[in-house]
Amino acid sequence: MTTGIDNQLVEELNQRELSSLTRDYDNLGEQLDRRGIAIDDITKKAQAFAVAVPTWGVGTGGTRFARFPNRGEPRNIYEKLDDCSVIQQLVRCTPKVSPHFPWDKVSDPSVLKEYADARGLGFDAVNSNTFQDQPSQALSYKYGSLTHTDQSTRELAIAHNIECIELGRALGSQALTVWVGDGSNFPGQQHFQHSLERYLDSMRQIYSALPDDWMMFIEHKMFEPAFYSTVIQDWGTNVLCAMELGDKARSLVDLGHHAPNVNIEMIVSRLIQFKKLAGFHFNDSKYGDDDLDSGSINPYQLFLVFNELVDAEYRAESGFNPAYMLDQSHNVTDPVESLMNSAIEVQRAYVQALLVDREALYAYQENNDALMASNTLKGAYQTDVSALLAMARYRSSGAISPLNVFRESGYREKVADKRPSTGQSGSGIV
Ligand SMILES: [Mn+2]
Repeated sequence: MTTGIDNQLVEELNQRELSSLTRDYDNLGEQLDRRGIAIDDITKKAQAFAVAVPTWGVGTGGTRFARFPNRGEPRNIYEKLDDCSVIQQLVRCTPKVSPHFPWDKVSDPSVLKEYADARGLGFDAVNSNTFQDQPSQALSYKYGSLTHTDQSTRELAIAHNIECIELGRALGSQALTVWVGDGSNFPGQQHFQHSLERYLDSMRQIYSALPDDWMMFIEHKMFEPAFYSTVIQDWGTNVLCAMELGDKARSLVDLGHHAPNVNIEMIVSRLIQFKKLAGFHFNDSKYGDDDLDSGSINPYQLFLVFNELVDAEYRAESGFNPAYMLDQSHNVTDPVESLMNSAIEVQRAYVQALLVDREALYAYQENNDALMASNTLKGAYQTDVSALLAMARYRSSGAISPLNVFRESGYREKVADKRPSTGQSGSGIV
């Protein structure tokens, strides 16, 4: 590897913490043992857990007001992969990256694949972009893309999605995520049914271009950029479209794309039941689609989502294979630090959900013992699994304390010298 952090530094800093970590881990092991849980089994599951990093996440995000770029931002897909490889080197639960086209488009995808291979990274779902116009684009998406009233504009958006599939194939990806910003700002501006009919017609053409082993992930979002109506506005419209399109089409849950106070874990359960759960875009929010760091605002909600996922795993639900990805905007932090922290928070929610005594919970549910059912979930959620997560990283040759190693390494300062600011944004907010 030509970039990244010196493994010797990782090992040196790990050795400083290993004896205290071992004591904490053994102590947690004793606690779990009393609950009939073998800690090493859970640690192995933590080591096998993976959440993908979006390429746009390693650039500094912004708002519609301003963007305040960090030093040493990645300027192209290769530098983004360098940053993603550092995240994976230290946390060991982010082996795949999710590219976004045309932002990450290169003339020869095989070169890009080799570059990723050399850094131990694979490619997750590819994301299409028909929510903004590209320079020299012949037709505008101002009034919509896959749902535009103009057929030629729809065809342009369809062709872009099919090109994304082709690029993804060359990279070893197996899924296309489609999010459209199409919608309206005024009552009466758009015919609700006709725009959805046009969407389905466009999506059928993209669907027919999917290779046999590919999936299509449909992402809904309640509002923004359109502020009166959005064509794929909620999970109901999403799953109806996925059912219309066929088995390869599933519904993706971005945690920030719902109305406030919606019971997202219940939506997850419904999608699992009808074999329509594509996966997740993890982030957190306080008011809307805030794209804040996972677990930073409402970690209990994240846990409750994973409670449903682990329940499906426990019941060996057939066809259950959701894709996990972070989708955040890092406006005031170093994106590498935020992504490491967030990946660990998502992994933490998964591990805590593994600690739920499911048979006890089912019995409390059968007997309508609401308090004990709730306490069963709380007991798992309130278990501090930090030592287990650190041990999982250590056993996978990662860092016991990733943030500490990242800061000690001076990585950001080093890349800042090599990456003078271009003034352009390499990031997106989706
Ligand atoms: Mn998203």
